Amino acid sequence: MKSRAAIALEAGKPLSLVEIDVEGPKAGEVLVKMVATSVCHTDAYTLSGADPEGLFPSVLGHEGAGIVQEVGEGVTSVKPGDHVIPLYTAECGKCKFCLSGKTNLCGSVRATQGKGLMPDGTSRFSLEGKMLHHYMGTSTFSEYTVLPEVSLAVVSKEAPMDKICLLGCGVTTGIGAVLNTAKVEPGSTVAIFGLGAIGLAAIQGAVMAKAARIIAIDVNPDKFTLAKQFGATDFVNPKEYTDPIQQVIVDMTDGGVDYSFECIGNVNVMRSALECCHKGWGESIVIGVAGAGEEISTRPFQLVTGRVWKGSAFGGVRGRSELPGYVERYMNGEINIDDFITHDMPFEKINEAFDLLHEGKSIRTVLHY
Ligand code: NAD
Ligand code: AHE
Ligand code: ZN
Repeated sequence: MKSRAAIALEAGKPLSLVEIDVEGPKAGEVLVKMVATSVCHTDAYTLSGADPEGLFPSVLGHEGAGIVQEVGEGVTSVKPGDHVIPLYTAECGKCKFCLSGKTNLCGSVRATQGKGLMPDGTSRFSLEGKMLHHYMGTSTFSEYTVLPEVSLAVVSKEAPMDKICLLGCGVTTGIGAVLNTAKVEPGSTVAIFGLGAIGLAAIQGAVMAKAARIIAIDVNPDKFTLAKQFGATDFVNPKEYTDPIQQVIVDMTDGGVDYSFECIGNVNVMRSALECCHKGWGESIVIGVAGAGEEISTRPFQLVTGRVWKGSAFGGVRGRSELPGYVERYMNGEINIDDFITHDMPFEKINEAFDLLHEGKSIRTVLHY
């Protein structure tokens, strides 16, 4: 079938709006018609060429919501008409990772997903006969996309898809990193570096966890308004200080924070986020994604003296079993998604959504198919 799509032909160039060919679902696969998608910084990162797994040409996009059109042989857990959120972190329930009970990472489709292919090693996308790669197992920048069954969360039909699409990454990642990965306790002091959708969602998670003090840090002071609205208590612009930012935070907090979250993808800030943690117990969670070849460093003494460095993917959330509950919590007012959506646009304006993100003018732009 034909499908409207925005494809990444080469690194560093805007997406090309074209009509691509999409093959029907094979065994264990599902054809989904996307209703809404948004742009996460990770899409921009991969398009920039910094992602070691980045492949071109490809159909990017991983934050979306849509409706199942057709299922392949053997698919039993979803059916045509189901409303779904694509998952870049699958949940098969059977692999070593899923059975461990220790992680939301799933091994079932990750190897082929990283090669831009479906689990059988082939692609369902092409343009004028030339193969296009899938991306993160989701490829939400095509109106029709094909995913493994294990990469779909079935959610309530009552929920507005142009809002809950943000649960496909940004909102879930930030909230989950606080509640699942860090397990922030009531009364904690928390520092959040980077106030895009991930950082704001981490603020939301910290409020849910009843943190007493939430320090919001960004080099773009325009981000402080929403951070305050979401519940941050202190605001720090590193550009206003000559001291290293970790020293500034340590001085503000009588020795450091209980938890910090890096929501930028900057390895120098990752170090600051670790080093602003309190001696003996402070934990720093890396959420931001850094470019190919970049590495983190600190004095091992920082760890010897009790600080803990952790990472979080999709907020530690198991998508198929837990995301329907996030949708319910949005529906009953426990989770705020609406305030992340600074812009709404028709899908065809997707390159404007990337520009707004790069310029620091948007949190999330929802694109409507
Ligand atoms: P974004 O671009 O909307 O937000 C990043 C924020 O960081 C911006 O407000 C920017 O002004 C700020 N910033 C940049 N440099 C800074 C610095 N030196 N000090 C302080 N603030 C600085 O991005 P986003 O969509 O919120 O994504 C944030 C990061 O999280 C990206 O690296 C993205 O790839 C990653 N991410 C990871 C996961 C995961 O599961 N681990 C999921 C989603 C996104
Ligand atoms: N491809 C990159 C890694 C990218 C990365 O870390 N992705 C995050 C999700 S970002 C969503 O916006 C993630 O969940 N990673 C776990 C996984 O299995 O990919 C690289 O460096 O190779
Ligand atoms: Zn994302």
